[in-house]
Amino acid sequence: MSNGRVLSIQSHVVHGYVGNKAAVFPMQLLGFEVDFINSVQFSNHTQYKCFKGQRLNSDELNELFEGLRQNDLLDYTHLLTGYVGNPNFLNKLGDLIEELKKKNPNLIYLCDPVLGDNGKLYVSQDLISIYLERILPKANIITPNVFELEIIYGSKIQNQTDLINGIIDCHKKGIQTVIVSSSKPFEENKKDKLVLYASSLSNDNIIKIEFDRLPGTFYGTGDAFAAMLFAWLTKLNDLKTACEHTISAMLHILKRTNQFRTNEDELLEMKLIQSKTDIENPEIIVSAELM
Ligand code: PLP
Ligand code: PXL
Repeated sequence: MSNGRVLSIQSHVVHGYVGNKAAVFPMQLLGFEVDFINSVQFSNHTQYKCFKGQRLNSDELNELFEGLRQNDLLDYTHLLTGYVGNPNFLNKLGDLIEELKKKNPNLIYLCDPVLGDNGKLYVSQDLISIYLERILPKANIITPNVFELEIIYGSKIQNQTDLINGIIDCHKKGIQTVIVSSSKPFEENKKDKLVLYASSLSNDNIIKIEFDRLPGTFYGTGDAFAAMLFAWLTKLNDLKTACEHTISAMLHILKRTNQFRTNEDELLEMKLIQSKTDIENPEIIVSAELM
């Protein structure tokens, strides 16, 4: 079965599971033909004691596209982008998205606008205007966290009403589907929970899913989340059930990962391969509320 041809432009790590290493396997398991461009090749993710490796520059990205272009291989149905650290690279990506959309006007683009988290930018300030002016207006689906939504919205988000207004602002900017995957609950007594909010211009209701926050710090969860969501949205064509499948699979993966934990502070890679059957056919353990 084929659900389409996706191009995924993200990080590669030799060891571990972030970026393309977290996204490609789940999309392949769920039936996508996946072409992937590695925007960096690092030994491991950047939260280890050290990392070594190379970054792809915008000319090198363009050169890979030139090969695909000359062989007439740019007929993608889906595009997925994650972390980009460099303004020139992001600008070139803007050109290439335009080209892909010209080649296939029905191309579906999921942009994970990775800018930072918990009030802290982890990319250069220069990326923000490029995202706002060139990239986000071309996206069909975005998966910001609350901090990233604040940057897009241009206003602080302090309660659920603010968050919903931020989502509506994205729709006003032409973005069809917005998923905020792991907001802290705005209620005081729910510190052990996380909340997903999802909204699509074609649905009347905003979807809300409350789920358990698992102990431990994980890396690559956002990347695996966006990839699985993209696949389930394509297979099910329904935002509510796609979100339930994706959150359920994520919880199965992280619970399994924690079974390997020997202490709270241990830096663990997600146990993605061991979770193959949960990714393919997740037991649904959360249920969405329509707001
Ligand atoms: N998604 C799910 C389903 C989780 O359970 C958790 C943590 O428990 C996370 C994501 C972590 O979220 P993030 O990596 O966006 O902080
Ligand atoms: O999205 C996670 C991620 C992606 N790419 C690289 C990273 C990380 C997380 O640390 O280091 C290179």
